[in-house]
Amino acid sequence: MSQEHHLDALVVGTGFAGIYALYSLRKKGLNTKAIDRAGDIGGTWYWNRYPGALSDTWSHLYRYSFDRELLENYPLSRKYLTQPEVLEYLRHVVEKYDLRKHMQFDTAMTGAKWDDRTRTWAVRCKTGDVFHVKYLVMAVGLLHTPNTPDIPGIQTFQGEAVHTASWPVELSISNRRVGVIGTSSTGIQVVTAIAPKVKSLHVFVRRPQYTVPSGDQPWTPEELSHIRKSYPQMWSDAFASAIGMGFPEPARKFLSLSPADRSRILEDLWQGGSGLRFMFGGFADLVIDEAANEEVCQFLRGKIAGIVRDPQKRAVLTPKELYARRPLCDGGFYEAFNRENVFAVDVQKHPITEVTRTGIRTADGEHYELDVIVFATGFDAMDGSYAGMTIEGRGGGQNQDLYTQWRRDGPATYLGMFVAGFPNLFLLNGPNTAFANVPPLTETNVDFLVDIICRAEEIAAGTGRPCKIEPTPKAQQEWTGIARAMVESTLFAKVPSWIVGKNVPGKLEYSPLFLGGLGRFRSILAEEKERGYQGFVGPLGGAKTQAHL
Ligand code: NA7
Repeated sequence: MSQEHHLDALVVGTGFAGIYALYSLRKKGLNTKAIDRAGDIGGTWYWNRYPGALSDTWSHLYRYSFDRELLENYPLSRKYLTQPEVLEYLRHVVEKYDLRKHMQFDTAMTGAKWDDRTRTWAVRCKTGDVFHVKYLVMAVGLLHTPNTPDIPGIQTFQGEAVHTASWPVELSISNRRVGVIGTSSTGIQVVTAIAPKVKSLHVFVRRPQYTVPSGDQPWTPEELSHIRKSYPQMWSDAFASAIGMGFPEPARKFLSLSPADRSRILEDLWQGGSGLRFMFGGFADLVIDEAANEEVCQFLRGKIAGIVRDPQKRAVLTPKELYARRPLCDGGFYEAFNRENVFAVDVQKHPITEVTRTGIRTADGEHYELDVIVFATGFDAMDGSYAGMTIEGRGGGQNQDLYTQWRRDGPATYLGMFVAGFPNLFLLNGPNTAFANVPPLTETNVDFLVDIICRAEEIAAGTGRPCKIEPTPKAQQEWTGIARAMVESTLFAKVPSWIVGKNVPGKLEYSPLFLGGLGRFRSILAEEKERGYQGFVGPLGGAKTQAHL
């Protein structure tokens, strides 16, 4: 039943970020509730239920760090967590802290409007519910809105067409003719998982990527005991590191070593597993030095040549581009193409021209008969997560709608969390946040947010008026400029992908991530707090104009 609700804070989303935000704000005594458009908690891990879905971050650091008891006692079995395991973990956290009673599901936010007189947000939902809150916390995820290419004829397909981010649990692929479009993080997981089960599998490959072995295996009892004992140190190392994934990030430069040493280290990295470790755990400059990167590409192309036996499939799967996208790892992707029922279709050479009633046609006239088409085609990332919501800040009107502004000018934020003109609106892991392991990044965001809200509450108690938390336009412009410029100094800028804002046709091409590292990001946040929130207007920070007092 729809209602008017009056709360201190509303959290939108109940994934990793939403759960921790709800927990943290309630702990500070703020009357807070969380809503989710889904039927249950989990966010990314609720929606992405496709076969083979796995977190490719090591399992012992793909969790919250704030609860030592949870770290030590929640079971860990393998190096990586499957989607059901991540969901189970999040459910456990929610039960442990009795948070479910503060959550409302099947409740999609459609818009929010700031009232500058009462200094509150009115948040509207599809259910008819309206939440009147001082603080609006968006925890909608980095990868939320599916990107489905607009291929002619898609509506006419008489089989089943699914995007991996909304996989129907009842969908059976056993012994059916399946086509998968996309061979990035998601595509390689689906392909590897379903290859032995389907009748035939056509994989439509546009720009193939490099993937290395995941090295997934059970933790040994010795490893587990070491992990449990070393957690405090491991977390402090992860929080101080660039990407927070739990492996050392050496400062050595690739070309400073002898060719023999370079090959030996690359081989060790390949054997040890993990795409993130392969890219960031061996050398400091693989995504900066083009000559180093090209040598690594040759190493990886050699590995592909050693695994994929069929020359046609090998040619389609071998990348020509630099190794400069979100790194991938797999549990037997290239090996899957040695099966007789798995085919590689080169849609760079012959693009998909249409989906027919019974399959997919490519530009060379070939028609592939299919029962199921799987779109593993990724997401309208970061700012794309805000599509379908009208968020109106100070001043109101069309010009003030956040998503419209972002689509016109590119997503601008301060510290990936705050937006000028939108007081008391907080984005967790929003555009221009740091590129890093999501749970520690999330804790970093939420902890900063809780501190600034507590400060605002103190000010409000003193003045008798709710306090606005809003960045200065200058601080926002500078931060956004830093994030956008940073990518240009890396090879990521040379290879289109979602992490540099180049994967959705027609979208403005702005890097939506700060590539300066988690440790640096945390230092910047700590400094902001120490300086007394100088990047903010009003009593919180520097510019004390009458309008903000
Ligand atoms: P990604 O990494 O954005 O990859 C999308 C894939 O879909 C990629 O292989 C694309 O090929 C392919 N794609 C997209 N549109 C088309 C069309 N029209 N035709 C053919 N192929 C297409 O999404 P993922 O879901 O795999 O991963 C997203 C993140 O989730 C990942 O980085 C992890 O953080 C978890 P392209 O390479 O553009 O030629």
